[in-house]
Amino acid sequence: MSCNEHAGFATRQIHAGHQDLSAVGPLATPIFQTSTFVFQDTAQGAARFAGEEQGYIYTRLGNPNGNEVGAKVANLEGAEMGLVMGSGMGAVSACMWSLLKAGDHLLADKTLYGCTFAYFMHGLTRFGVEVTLIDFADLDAIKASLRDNTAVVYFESETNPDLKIVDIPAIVKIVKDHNPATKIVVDNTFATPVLLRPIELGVDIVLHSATKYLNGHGDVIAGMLCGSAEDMTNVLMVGVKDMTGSVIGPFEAFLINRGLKTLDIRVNKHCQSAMKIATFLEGHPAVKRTLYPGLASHPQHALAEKLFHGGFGGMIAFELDCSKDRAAEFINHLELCSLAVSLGDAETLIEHPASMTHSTYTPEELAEAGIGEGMIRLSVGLEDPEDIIADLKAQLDKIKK
Ligand code: LCS
Repeated sequence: MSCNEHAGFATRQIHAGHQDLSAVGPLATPIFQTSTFVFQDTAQGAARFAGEEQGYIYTRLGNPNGNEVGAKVANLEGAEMGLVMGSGMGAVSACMWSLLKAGDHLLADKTLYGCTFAYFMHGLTRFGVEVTLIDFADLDAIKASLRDNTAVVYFESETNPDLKIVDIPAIVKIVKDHNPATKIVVDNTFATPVLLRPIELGVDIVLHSATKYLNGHGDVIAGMLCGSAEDMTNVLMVGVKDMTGSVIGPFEAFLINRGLKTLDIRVNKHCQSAMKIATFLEGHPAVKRTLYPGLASHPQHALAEKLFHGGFGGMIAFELDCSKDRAAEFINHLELCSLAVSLGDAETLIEHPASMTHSTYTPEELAEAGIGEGMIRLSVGLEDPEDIIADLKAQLDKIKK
């Protein structure tokens, strides 16, 4: 039931982190629906609190279901330790509260998931953290923006919603040459460890909204962090335990573990379908612009080819050649694509970033971040791509009439 470190990705996504329950022998790890754990005696309780003995104490500090997910995703990302949390935002905030203090500087990409943007600009700044947002496609700007007090550099490996690919090896070199102690935190939600593994490229901490591809079934909210045992223990004991309490329930962790067993199969299918759908969109006269890293027309296509393994993800952004009202009509009349935020599910989801996921940005900030009013985001699901293309085509054809 266990696997060694040389096993392939698919073997590790099924077996890594599996606990020894040989006395009972279940194939699937049962749900440990318990808030607390019984100590044999006071000496054992004290030893566990002192960190002198390994073992469970209380589910906010760890639970077998959560620990299995943490160990598994850490294994897939090539990290020493992983933590699963109550949401992606719980992971972002638990990480930042652990790494930053008043007077520190955070340097981040200007294109971020809307709530990450709001937390940085309107949350952290209230507590004396200086925040600078710049375009992480501009390596000179990164070099020029690093300061003596830059404690954290933060970006999404593939940005939400405009699918920019960030040059991780180049940024690692610039940041670590400036100050090896500066932590580089990368949100790898869109790419997943199937396609991209930032820790192998020198990043310190990888973050996920596990709500998305890691779970993959649209029924759980969860977050993940992976990194060194030292960094993860710091996040657990400060950011999770004391500052956010962002804890996942055992049942949700069980579901994420179940989803993870098919991660590579699902991601590969998302990639194949997204390539077909992006190619279709790019060729349709009603579509003004299609952004998909697998298309030769994508601004960082060559970089995506260099960094990504075996595919370019399941997310597409596009703009229509029509008015705002006509674009809304297009979305409202789709039959198979569901109008919903989130992504990475079996169902294809479509949304309007400027008024939905990125409505935390002002119109000026949206323009600065390159998130156009006309941008539409598609999370390609696991349906037959021909059916999604037919659904899109039926409405796109009406625009040109
Ligand atoms: N990071 C990224 C890149 C995300 O896309 C999201 C959520 C989060 C972090 C936060 O994760 P959560 O707390 O929701 O688990 N993104 C969403 C989106 O694009 N649509 O709905 C949620």
